[in-house]
Amino acid sequence: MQSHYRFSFGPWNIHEGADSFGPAVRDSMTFGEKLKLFRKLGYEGIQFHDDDAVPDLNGLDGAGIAKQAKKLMEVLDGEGLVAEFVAPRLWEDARTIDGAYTSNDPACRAYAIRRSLMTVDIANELGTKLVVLWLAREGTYVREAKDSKKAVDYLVEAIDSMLAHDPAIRIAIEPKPNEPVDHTYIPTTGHAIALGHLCSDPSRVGVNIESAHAILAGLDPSDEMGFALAHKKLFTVHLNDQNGLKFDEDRSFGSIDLRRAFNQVRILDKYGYGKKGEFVGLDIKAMRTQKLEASTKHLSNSRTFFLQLLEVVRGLDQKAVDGLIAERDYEGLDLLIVNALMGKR
Ligand code: XLS
Ligand code: MG
Repeated sequence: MQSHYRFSFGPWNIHEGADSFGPAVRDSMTFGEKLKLFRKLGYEGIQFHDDDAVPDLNGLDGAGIAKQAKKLMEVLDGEGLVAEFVAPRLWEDARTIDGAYTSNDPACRAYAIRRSLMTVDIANELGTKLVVLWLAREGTYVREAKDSKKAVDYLVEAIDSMLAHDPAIRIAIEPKPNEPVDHTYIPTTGHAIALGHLCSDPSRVGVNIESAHAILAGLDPSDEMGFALAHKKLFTVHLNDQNGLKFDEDRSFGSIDLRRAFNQVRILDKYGYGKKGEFVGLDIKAMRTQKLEASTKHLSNSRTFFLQLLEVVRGLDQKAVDGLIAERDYEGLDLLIVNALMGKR
């Protein structure tokens, strides 16, 4: 189907299959090998963590970082790829054990901000104005460990530093209610948007809605998207799927609950998502069982499911839908939608 959509994923979405209970089960692909796959799989955007783009950046100065990023930019140009965003990886360094921006240790908080400014610089070198903030460890395991009011002040301070560092940079907060911490401070879209309003330039702070994260918060991802669209805050999305309230599964988009996926495509398409250059981002993991040769099928599948659901969305008999809504016949509407999803008229 002809559409305006452009798709992106991150290099971490092609991985070796290690989990918390066992080691890698597949050989690694080099970054260069992964880059060669994007176009083949139907993707043109790359989502970067700062150190995917510039490995070992903590050991480099500004000039060193710029040099590496420029080199990468040439490679991307050569492959016909673009950077969608850069995200600071703020959950692996020893200084982020107790959180990054909300750590109780001022030296650790200062490191997190420094590192985020490096991310902004890398984004500029890679030709994108979007930074994603997944606030991984900004929360607690025990409630008394931190001050939840102060935590918000610290988050605002960090975001303001990035906004001041580059007057054109835009920040997409990626909310998630838990994991790796027990409770995070910015668990939902509403929290993220409200946080943006406390910042120095709210127009440049929006959200990245990940389907699985919304589901883990007990919410419907398409409603979260509608909320963000109404606020003009849907800067990007991380589509995937999730089988109930478990660990963050990052399953292929549409592979668990087709109707839930259909509704995400429906709301995005209805309100022209993507027409201002937003990407359809996927954040998905291959199942651990996949052999190396078949370990990128989750990426082609998710894109295919999106485009097939788009056909269903655009093929809906809107007159019939409107008629059923006018009659308040939601049982009839239920049948119409399920029939459409099953290819029946
Ligand atoms: C983890 C997050 C992460 C972000 C980017 O759950 O989804 O992958 O998308 O930092
Ligand atoms: Mg994500």
